[in-house]
Amino acid sequence: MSYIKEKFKAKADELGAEVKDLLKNHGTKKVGDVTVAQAYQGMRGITGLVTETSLLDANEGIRFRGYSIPELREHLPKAPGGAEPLPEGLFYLMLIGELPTEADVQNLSSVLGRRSHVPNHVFDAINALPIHTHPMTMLTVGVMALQTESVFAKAYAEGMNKKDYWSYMYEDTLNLIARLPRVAAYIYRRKYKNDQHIQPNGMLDWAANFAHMLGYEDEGFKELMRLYMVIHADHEGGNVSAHTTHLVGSALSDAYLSFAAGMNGLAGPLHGLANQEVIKWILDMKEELGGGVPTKEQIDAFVRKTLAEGKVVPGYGHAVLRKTDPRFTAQEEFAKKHLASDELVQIVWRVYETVPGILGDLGKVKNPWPNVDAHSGALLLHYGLKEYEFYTVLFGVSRALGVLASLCWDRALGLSLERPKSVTTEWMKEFVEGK
Ligand code: AMX
Repeated sequence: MSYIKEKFKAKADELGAEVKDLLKNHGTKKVGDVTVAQAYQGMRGITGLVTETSLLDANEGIRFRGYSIPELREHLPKAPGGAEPLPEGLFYLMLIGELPTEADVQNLSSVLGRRSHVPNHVFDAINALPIHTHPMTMLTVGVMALQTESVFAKAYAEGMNKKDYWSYMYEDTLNLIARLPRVAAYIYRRKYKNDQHIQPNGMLDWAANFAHMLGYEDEGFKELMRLYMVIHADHEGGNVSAHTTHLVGSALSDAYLSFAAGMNGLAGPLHGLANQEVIKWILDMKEELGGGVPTKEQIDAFVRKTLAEGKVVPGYGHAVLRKTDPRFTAQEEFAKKHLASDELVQIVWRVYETVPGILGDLGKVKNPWPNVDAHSGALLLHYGLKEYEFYTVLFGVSRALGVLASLCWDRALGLSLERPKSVTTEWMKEFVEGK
């Protein structure tokens, strides 16, 4: 057993004992109440899930095992000569609960490199789809085709003991994270670069190798990918992609089945697809208003037109956050350092000066501030990645780190099949009438 796997097992045994105690001594203690509105309106604010990897504060934003995004950027190991954190380090942190050393991260990078082989039938499955297929559909098809490689599913079919679930889930997790960049890059090169594929470079870290396979050798883009893969990785457990992965995993579906399900949720425009919607919206605005950076008045008018057409302003608002998303701020800082004069970036910043006031005045939007998706497209476009339909795939590759680390914890802690109670409106009516 590798030392990281042994360490995970030791941590899981320790926490498992604490959870057992918690359940034995406090299992009947109430965490909260549920209102009629919450049942209809997306269960906002109901504490009904346990996710170890990260925790979201409405004002402060996400913390991964207690570390905020600025703290991660400071403390996680970097690539030689680089300034951004390596995503392998964040995965280690989410899995083990401790900051990794440089050696831990190097070890994980090479383990992922060694496990990255993707069998040909996965590429064949992707090739069977028409070229106009959305890249997120290609991604889930690719992940589903990879499911043939699940060691968890194989061991289950052979009658594995429930004590070993965590171990096979751990193996599936590392294998899937190792293979995802290859699958994603294959989709990109097939759809947009005439099927001219680029072989992996085993000397590079996980994110830099992904950039390389996509066809981007600029060191700035590699740094952006490292940051991007870190900030999109996890956002506690209730968001659609994390919750779906967890829910499907609770049926003892393997990592491939569970992650593919989560990716179908990420592909929705109110969740991960918002990053492509933002850049589409900005490019539409540019086209309508002509060249240059639009004035605040012009942006104001365009936002009001968007709202009048019954659409949301993409990249703004959040179900839980109530302040500017620190993932937006991290990207803003990256842009200030590396590409402050970029026109699209300046538009993103001017939109930021304009939109919160308008959404705030509507009175109904609970969070008028930008989320992670408001900034990412402008950065990617700067380095030449203009095919915005691909942006959610990048989000998905990153999201694998968090939701799969969580899936390992789910199986290690023996979490149950998820099955909340549902009722009909008839039942609700009778309930409120006190019948
Ligand atoms: N533009 C216009 N209206 C918005 C809005 C926005 N950006 N954000 C919220 N609203 C509206 C809602 O549509 C809702 O209107 P309704 O009562 O007429 O249906 C009202 O404000 C109240 O919504 P809320 O409680 O503030 O938000 P929510 O928790 O229901 O939804 C979210 C959250 C993210 C879906 C919503 O803010 C939104 O649609 N934003 C734009 C899409 C987006 O950026 N999504 C990405 C989120 C981050 C991510 O997952 N990647």
